[in-house]
Amino acid sequence: MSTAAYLAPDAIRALFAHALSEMYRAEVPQYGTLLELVSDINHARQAAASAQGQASDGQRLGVERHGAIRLGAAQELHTMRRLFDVMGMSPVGYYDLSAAGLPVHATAFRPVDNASLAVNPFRVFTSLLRLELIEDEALRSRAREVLARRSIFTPRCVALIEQAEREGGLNEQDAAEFVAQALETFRWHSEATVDLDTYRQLRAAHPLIADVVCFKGPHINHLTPRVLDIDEAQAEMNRRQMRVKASIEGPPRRAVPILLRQTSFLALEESIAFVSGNGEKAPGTHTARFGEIEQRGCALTPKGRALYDRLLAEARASDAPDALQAAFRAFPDDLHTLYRQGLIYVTYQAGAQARDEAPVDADDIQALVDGGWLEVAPLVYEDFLPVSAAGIFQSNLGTQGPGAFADGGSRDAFEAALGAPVCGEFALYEKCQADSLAVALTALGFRQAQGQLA
Ligand code: OOG
Ligand code: NI
Repeated sequence: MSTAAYLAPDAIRALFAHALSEMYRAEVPQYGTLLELVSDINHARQAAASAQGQASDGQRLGVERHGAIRLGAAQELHTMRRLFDVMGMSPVGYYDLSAAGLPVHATAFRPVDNASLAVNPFRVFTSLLRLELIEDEALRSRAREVLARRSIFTPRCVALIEQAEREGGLNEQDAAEFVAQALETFRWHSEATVDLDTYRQLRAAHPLIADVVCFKGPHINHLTPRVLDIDEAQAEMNRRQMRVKASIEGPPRRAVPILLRQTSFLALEESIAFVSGNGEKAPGTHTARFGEIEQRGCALTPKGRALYDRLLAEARASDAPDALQAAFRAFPDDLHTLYRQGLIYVTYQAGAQARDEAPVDADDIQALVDGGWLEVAPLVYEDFLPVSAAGIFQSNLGTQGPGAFADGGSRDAFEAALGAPVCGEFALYEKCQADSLAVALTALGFRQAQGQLA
């Protein structure tokens, strides 16, 4: 019998993110090095910011990271959605990676509201293999058959998911067990489920297919801490002689960072035992796990995102060495203009001005901002970028896109597998912005409903 004292989903997510990070640090020591260098840079930057009286996502930054997994079957994605739901993580966005020549589509599981994001913004980029894109029919059915034999969740994990759904939560003890059981799904296995020959054939079709099909579970393939200065992190990785990706994905360096900039160290070649039908083992290797660092900037409105996509396309069409910088000169780079032109989402805070001098009309947000009653700060981008994601995939798989698989994506099939629609990211940012405004107006003494001074 469980008691009514359920642990908050936010707390379960924090426990899980911590446990996963510890497991990955033990498995991939270079990840530990990344955590160290990121923490050093962040502490220096935060000290500098607070000396200037600026705020910087202090609390969440120390625990902030994202991971990525790749699933093989619709049923796996379906249960994964329910697993993440126990931790307060919802599927946000649909990413069609076929556009970049990769036989997968994806979503990001993450917390969605301001309070939950502040506790722990842990997110997992979760892709699903699209077996229908394998052309060779025999290979396709072999892959399907191999995947059908595995179950990536422990029976106890499934039982605890069902219990959480049935009873509305998990108490502390059950939550601890759930975290330990869920961790099993993300673990690395040094023994494959197939023989070396099958692995080689699948790898020839696409390295991603081999990575998904040939193992017992969807091993976490990277965990990414968030850094406040990615150029410095890139330089530091080079100083430490890590095998760093040549360029940083995303927008160029700017005064006001937007969206997401990412870099990684290249995947490790790891020893694997391949197992044939008669149980015989043959040694081989597999390359999947890597390390990544990211810097997050502000979330863009649809208008801002359209401008970003246009400028990025422009830069990619040019081979000038400074194409990215040149193209992005057309993107305003001060908070005031970005906000005025409706290019970014913001969070509102009650300003330092005395509330009794505020204009009586709480609907006139512009007047409240101009007068200093409300202050705006950029709202952090919580999602991913398909072009960057493709760059990260490719630099670690040794493949180049766009390639054979582009077919416009298959969102309906993805959502059918998921068993739910994915949330739209713009609506979520809209809501975060509106929620912060409501809190700020209340703090200023406005009663929300009437828009009147209290
Ligand atoms: C996921 C790559 C996407 C990111 O940060 O854009 C990603 C993968 O390699 O499975 O993690
Ligand atoms: Ni990543």
